Amino acid sequence: MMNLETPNYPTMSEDSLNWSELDATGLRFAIVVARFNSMITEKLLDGARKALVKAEVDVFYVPGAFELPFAAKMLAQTHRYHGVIALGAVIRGDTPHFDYVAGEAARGLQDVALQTGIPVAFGVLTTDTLAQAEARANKGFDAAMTAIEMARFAISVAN
Ligand code: INI
Repeated sequence: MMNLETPNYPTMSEDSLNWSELDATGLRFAIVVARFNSMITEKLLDGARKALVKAEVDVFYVPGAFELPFAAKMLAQTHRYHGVIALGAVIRGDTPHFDYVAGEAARGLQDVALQTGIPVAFGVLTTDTLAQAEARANKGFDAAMTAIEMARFAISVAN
């Protein structure tokens, strides 16, 4: 029988009681926000802030999603933060840039986490259309919850 209490990653949302139990008290996070498609990325930031009301949060901006890994790495290397949350919106539209920007953002952000040992949450939407991005603009909350969980994981393994 399906256990409805089990956190369900693909559909986790702001309403999820399981995820709201994750406590960010005492944790510090850096959020890096891409300004490209800012009508979406500002919504992602709003959601991330809601998840992190109990945490200390510093917010930084970069031009686009392609720049997120560089900023995330600099922030992770300071060791001031328990985690970094990268927020961006890469929309295919009719730009040939899409695959390069989306691919490099994903690869680069994972590299930062693996190289530095600081969790990096991938809050980058990659969609075909603006409408799809708007429909997913609440995913900043999920990315922040993931960062909290991975920060707690890293702390528990280290201690
Ligand atoms: N940056 C984004 O964050 N989203 C996009 O959809 C996008 N597109 O489509 O081009 C985008 N391009 C800019 C890129 O991230 C860099 O800022 C730019 O190439 C300069 O390095």
